[in-house]
Amino acid sequence: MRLDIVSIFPEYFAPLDVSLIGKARDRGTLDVRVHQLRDWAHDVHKTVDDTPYGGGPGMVMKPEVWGEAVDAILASGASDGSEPGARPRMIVPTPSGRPFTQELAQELSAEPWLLFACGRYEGIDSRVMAHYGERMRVDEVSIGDYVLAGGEVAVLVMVEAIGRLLPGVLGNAHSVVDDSFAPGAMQNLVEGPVYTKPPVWRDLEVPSVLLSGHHGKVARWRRDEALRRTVRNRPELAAAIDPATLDKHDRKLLDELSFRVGPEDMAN
Ligand code: 6GU
Repeated sequence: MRLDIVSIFPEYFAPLDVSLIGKARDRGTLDVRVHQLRDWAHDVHKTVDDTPYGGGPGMVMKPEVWGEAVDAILASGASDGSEPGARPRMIVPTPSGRPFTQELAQELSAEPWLLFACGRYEGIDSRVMAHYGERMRVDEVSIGDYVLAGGEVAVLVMVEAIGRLLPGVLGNAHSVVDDSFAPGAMQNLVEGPVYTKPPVWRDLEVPSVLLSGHHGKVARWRRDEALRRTVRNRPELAAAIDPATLDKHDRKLLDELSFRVGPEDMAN
């Protein structure tokens, strides 16, 4: 997979040299190219922003600079051995975008080429997304309901979530299918707690069922813990559990937690 990232702070992407993503780059699974947006600014000050039409606070990123940057990256596709006329899918990180979810990460991990356009300030002139939206798939994407100073950290998050889904990037092929939020994983349940040796640490014991070697009991205990943690930390996920996926034991546990699943208006 080829990834182009355009930013006025390319230094933000140094972490992509390390760990899983760094190794994937070394192996050639990932071809990451980080670009300095200011390389396409022509005035002496390398200006990339201007005041917003209609007034208001902050600055907006200028369309001309973005246009030159993206055109140059598109043109480079013609010389990199990719299919003639190949276009990347463009991702614009912004708090006003569609939510970045595990499902979107899966979808993007199947793309041959992604282009991330990092805005700073109040964002990029909207005509940039309109223009390229007529030439390729463009998605504005948010990583959560809080506001970052720019899209760089959001792109790091997305690249890590996408990159670990690429074939051969994770050592253990099983770890992806067990993920919380993976399609077909325990739907609507987050994962429970995990333990390793030693069996006692600072007077705290590992739950004895995990040492029992009884796979059925271990599986049941893990599901109980996942249900408890989902109710506690993610009540909105727990409320959306399909009652048909709950067994008698699950229903008893949720009852003990005084938690009701399913449509609210179906009281009793
Ligand atoms: Cl993608 N960008 C910025 N600047 N803030 C965010 C975000 C993105 N997602 C959540 N907050």
